[in-house]
Amino acid sequence: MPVKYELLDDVGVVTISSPPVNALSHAVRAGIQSAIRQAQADDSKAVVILCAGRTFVAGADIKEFGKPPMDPWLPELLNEVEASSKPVVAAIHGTALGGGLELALASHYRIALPSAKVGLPEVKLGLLPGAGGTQRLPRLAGAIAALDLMTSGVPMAAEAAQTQGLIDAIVEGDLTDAALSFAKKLIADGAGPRCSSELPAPEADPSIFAEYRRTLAKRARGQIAPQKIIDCVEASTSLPFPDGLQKEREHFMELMAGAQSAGMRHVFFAEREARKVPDIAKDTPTRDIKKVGVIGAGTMGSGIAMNFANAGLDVSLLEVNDDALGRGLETIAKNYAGGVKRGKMTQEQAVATRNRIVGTTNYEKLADADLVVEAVFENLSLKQDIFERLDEICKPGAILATNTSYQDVNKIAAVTRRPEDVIGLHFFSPAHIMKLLEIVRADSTADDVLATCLSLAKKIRKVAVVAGVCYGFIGNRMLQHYGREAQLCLIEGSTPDAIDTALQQWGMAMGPMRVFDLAGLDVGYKARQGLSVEERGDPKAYRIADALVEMGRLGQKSGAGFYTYDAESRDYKVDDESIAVIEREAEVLGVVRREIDAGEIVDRLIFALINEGMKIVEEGIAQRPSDIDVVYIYGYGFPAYRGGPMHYADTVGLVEVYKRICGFRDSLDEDNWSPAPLLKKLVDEKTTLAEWAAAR
Ligand code: 3H9
Repeated sequence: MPVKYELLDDVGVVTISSPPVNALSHAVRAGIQSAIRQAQADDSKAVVILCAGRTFVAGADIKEFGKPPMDPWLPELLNEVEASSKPVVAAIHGTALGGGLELALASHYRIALPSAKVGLPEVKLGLLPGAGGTQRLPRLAGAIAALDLMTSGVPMAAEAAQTQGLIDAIVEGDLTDAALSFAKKLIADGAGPRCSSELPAPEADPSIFAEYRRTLAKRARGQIAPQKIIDCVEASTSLPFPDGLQKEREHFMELMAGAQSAGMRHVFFAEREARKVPDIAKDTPTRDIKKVGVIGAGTMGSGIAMNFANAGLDVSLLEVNDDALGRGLETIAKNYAGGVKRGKMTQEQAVATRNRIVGTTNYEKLADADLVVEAVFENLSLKQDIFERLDEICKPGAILATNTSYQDVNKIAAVTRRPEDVIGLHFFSPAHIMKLLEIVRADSTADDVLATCLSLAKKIRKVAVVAGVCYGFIGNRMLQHYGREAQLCLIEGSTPDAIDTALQQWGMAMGPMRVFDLAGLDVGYKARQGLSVEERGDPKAYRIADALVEMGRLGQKSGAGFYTYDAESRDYKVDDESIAVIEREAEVLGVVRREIDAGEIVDRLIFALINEGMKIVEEGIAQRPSDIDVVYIYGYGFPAYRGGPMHYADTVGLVEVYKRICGFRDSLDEDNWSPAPLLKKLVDEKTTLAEWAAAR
């Protein structure tokens, strides 16, 4: 039984025990209902609700969403808890999230351990708190605090929650003992139930709602849930509690049935699924990682070093000379100073963390590292030289990782006498901020090396996805096709701004032309210099970028690329000169430019991603389609509310995707648009990608 009820003296104790996170599954809801009913009938004078295991209730059971609802429904159950004739105390440890916090808000008193956190993260699932949270929280904490907690979805620490009026007492020591003492004191004081629903409606200046709507329309562009949360909080200021609850329910049901929440719930599970590697047992031993070496103190290496230092590991950062090392350490110092300015850490924390990174120009300093990450520029033979050297220097059992974005990790591993210790750890720039880590499993990578890197990813707060070896792995291999279509749309008749606007309105965090400018147009230019004419492919797909580089327009770093940039603010501006270059290059290549509408631009870029994603899944480069979704959401600014490219393909319908791809093949380019065999197969079999993945 996931819920136990016992009478301890005159306190009824409800203990929820449903690992791993005490989610409010049907059995848990039924158990709480039965316990609360028992408490109404027995000799208890107060009731305590607490949880076994690592956390208080972390929310509704997301696995039940989308399935037929089963009584008791959470909102009704919580009304019943609140209607208890005996005071109910929620005793919180770990994280009280979503429906878990709503359970606590429906209780009459709340106590918490100092380490506890409370939050309403439903917005991250495309939802709003649907069990009274949007109505009880503003009555307890005020409209603004409620809006902030619910629209950000970010949990707050117990102390802050107490300041906001959510927690009555922070208690030390054993939580059960503290909860019993708290309940006994209530009994002794004759304190009865105290319903948050009966508090007066919160007062709020009506203009704040318009302001939140405007801000969130920008910050959470395209998302419906944050706007609905504002509607509900606004309702809490003017409607009686039952009417507000009714409004909350209507909005919750609408969001639950919508595509955005389906996409975001998919991402929640996809992120957790991505950590699982079918042929690596859960209990595979991991290697101890305490000291890390990072080779290369450029933007990437410096960012990578910060990740490890932030997680409490000692880092040796190696560069070839003092100048380059000095620049890297300066960037790191600046980044930490920025963190202090933004209130992310105290000055003392920043200094202590920064001091964990020690610069060196001496390879011998890496001899005792448990992990070395090479982050020098993309050149295979340079990387091979470094790995030969590491093989000489590093202690046995050290993990040797390359941060390559494209190179063949097998060829890098092959120059060492320990290919089993070699792996790819592909970070995304800026590496101390971007959440994604592609872990590239080479042919000889040992199981425990992979298991160690997966667990290390969690420690450094990255979302990890395992990829096989191929040019560009998952993310960059797909990006080539997306980028190609962006460039082709440009030369065929569009403009940088029209392309970026189309993709941004569709939901991408940044349009592809601004991404090209940000990454630097010279990067692709240099890479193409090393290729033969055949390998470079269709000149229509890179002529404009090359022409811009040859004019010294390298992107944001040189003040101009597809756009021009303000030196101070880095704001971008549409630029006639780049439009002239586009028109000139089109003429040289004999392309007759035409009007391309936003729909065609979006379909070409997104379907190019999907088609390549299908090939990547079929080849086994990605373990499952949802891993690709995780890569695109956490590494490339794909909108989470569309669930990632592969989930989006299912949303559109594979038949439609196939039809459009074949249409592009026939009207645009046969080579670029050959439909992935897996796509054709699933269309023939009338199945979805999700069904196909689940059946494997
Ligand atoms: C809600 O409450 C709606 C209500 O307002 C209204 C309803 C009417 N359900 O993340 P982890 C699983 S919406 C089902 O690796 P951590 C998870 O899949 C909900 N399963 O652990 C994983 O399974 P597996 C609002 C859940 O320590 C395992 O637990 N609440 C749920 O890194 C471990 O998870 C949220 O959005 C769930 N609610 O982090 C909170 N939660 O091992 C969502 C987790 O098979 N949860 N699982 O892969 C979290 O944020 C984190 O899981 C938490 C623990 C911080 C709790």
